[in-house]
Amino acid sequence: MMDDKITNRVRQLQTALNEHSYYYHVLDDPKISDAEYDRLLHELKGLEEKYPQLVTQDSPTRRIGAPPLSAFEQAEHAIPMLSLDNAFSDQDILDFDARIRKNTGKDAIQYTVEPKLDGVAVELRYENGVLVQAATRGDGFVGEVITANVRTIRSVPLRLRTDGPLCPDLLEVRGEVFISRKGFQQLNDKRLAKGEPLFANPRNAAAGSLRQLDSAVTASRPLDIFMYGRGQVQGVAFDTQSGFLDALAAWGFAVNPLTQKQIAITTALTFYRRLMDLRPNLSYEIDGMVIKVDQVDLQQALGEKIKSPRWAIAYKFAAVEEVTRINDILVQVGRTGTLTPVAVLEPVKVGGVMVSRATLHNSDEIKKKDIRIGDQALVTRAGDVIPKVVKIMASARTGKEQIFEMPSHCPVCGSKVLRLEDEAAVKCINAACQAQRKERIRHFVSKKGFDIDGLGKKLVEQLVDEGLLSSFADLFSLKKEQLIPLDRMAEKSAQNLVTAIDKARQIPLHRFIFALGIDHTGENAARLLAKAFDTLDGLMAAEEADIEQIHGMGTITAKAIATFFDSPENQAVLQKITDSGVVITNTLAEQPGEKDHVFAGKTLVLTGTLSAMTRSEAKKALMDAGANVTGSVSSKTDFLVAGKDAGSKLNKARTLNVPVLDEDRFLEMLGS
Ligand code: D41
Repeated sequence: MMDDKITNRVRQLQTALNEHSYYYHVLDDPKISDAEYDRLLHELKGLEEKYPQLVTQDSPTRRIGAPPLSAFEQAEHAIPMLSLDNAFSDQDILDFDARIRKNTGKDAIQYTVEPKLDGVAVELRYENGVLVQAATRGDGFVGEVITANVRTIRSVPLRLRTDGPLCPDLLEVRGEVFISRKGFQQLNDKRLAKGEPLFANPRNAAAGSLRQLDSAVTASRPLDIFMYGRGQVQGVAFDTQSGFLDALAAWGFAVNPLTQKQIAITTALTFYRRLMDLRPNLSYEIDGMVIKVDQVDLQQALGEKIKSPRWAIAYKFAAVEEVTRINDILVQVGRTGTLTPVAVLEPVKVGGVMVSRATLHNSDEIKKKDIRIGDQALVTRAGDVIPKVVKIMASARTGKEQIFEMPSHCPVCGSKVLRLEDEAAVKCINAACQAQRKERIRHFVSKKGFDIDGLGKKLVEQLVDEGLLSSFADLFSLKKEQLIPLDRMAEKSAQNLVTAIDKARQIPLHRFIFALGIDHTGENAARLLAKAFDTLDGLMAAEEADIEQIHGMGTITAKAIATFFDSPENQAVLQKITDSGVVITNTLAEQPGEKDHVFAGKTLVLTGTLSAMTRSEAKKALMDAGANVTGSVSSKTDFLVAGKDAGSKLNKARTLNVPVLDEDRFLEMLGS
């Protein structure tokens, strides 16, 4: 028994669910809750089971539940999937442009550039607007048919949207399947828990996930896709690559939002640098930028070589990964007593910088990655952050590698270490430990604290080792005569240091609080305290409950602060500091009317590029206005300030309904 009503309901559910998939997975802008989506999908599944004749190829139920294959079929690409030539320098790119200008006889060429994703290239075939086949690139001529697996990718449209250009009879679209960094992390965490082998990187995880004979396995993997190229197309023509990408977006495909359309070659080079800056903050891995001649008639005139088109090139980022030997594992003791294992590496150049140390974070990390002394390790350096060991090269093991054990006693002061419950960190809790003392003093004199010129790591160590500096207060009674006899010190350098210390005697309250290095108390918290309590005495007199009441202050931080000022030892040091002529002023409380600033007490996140100021200038201005500035968008964020080319944070803010300020609006509010 079948009536029109049921047919209509099934068609309505199919359309609505595909539509909601698009809002959620392509636009990052869901219109209904996950629960509501599941409810609709459940209803559709029920109806399709009862009336199988209503199942269509593009029904959202087809994303899951295809029977497992025993092998992949092969499919020849109607038009070979070429690869890309690589460029490694600006000169290579300028040569590429010169070649193209010469071969086309044009003075200037317009390019469209896309980030180069490090994933798996695939081709999707749509007949009359419906996805009928997906295949891997294979050797470029013949690939494997992975249609059921690709259907599980939620950002792949099962049917083209109709608000785009007229639906072509045939459309082959090419793109890159990838897994986000976070998805990769979660996938490997799950595999670790189940004792399964880990994927080495997101690219391998994406490739492995696409190569499953059972698409239920693929469906459980967080695959995503960006489209960038065309194969065979009938029923529609494109004049430009940028126009093609616009059409793809209108048909419901995900196109990389960082794509730059119709730009000059010099602009492309500038964008390459910008992409390098953005790279560490992207939610997925990229390994360069692809530059394509925008005009299709010029592409055709240029033609192709055997393996790659003459009209496109990949400008790869320099490798920031190298393999080297872990010669030893040392343990460093930080300011708060945390023991951090550090790999001593056979020195190696990574992305142009010599690297001889890499942090191993903690003993759990070492266990998880099974890092041993003597291992060959893959080391990365992302931007200017501390080098990391990505993984060890298990196949290079000789059997002579040594397992590292975290020491039971502090390597510096010898006192027994403690592993706190629920924390990965092992701590030396001896406050008199020389290592902690050195780190505390370094923090005290650092740029954001007392900012004492010329008092670097080496000199702090020397002063502590010589017994001249055992607490913060000692710093202000140092005499030139005590310094002169030290190694690498002379009359002049000793005098300079004394002068620098003298100059630092006057300090704003928030910097003074930061300098103390109280647990969990960074710049933000220090500023909040300075604002709330006005003077050091006011702060010292505050109860934990008073501190906790400050907007933006966490309970753990409040507790740490109260505990710090409760300690008689700390009180004595503070007394000595103020007795030695340190003058603490509150520059934050002095600004009139500031408490009423629209951003006071608000939490903001900055993203993208501002034209009127740098991000750190904006941060400073906001903090002066009494705002908190954090790095990631959450439900606690009051505003997202979105400059040019804002990326994933903007999407997140929209998802969470966090108000977004563009630069003009931001400056207006900041000035008011
Ligand atoms: O993001 C990529 N990995 C990417 C790969 C991209 N953005 N554009 C590409 N364009 C092409 C041409 C110009 C040949 C259509 C590509 C690739 N090819 C490609 N990926 C793997 C092999 C070739």
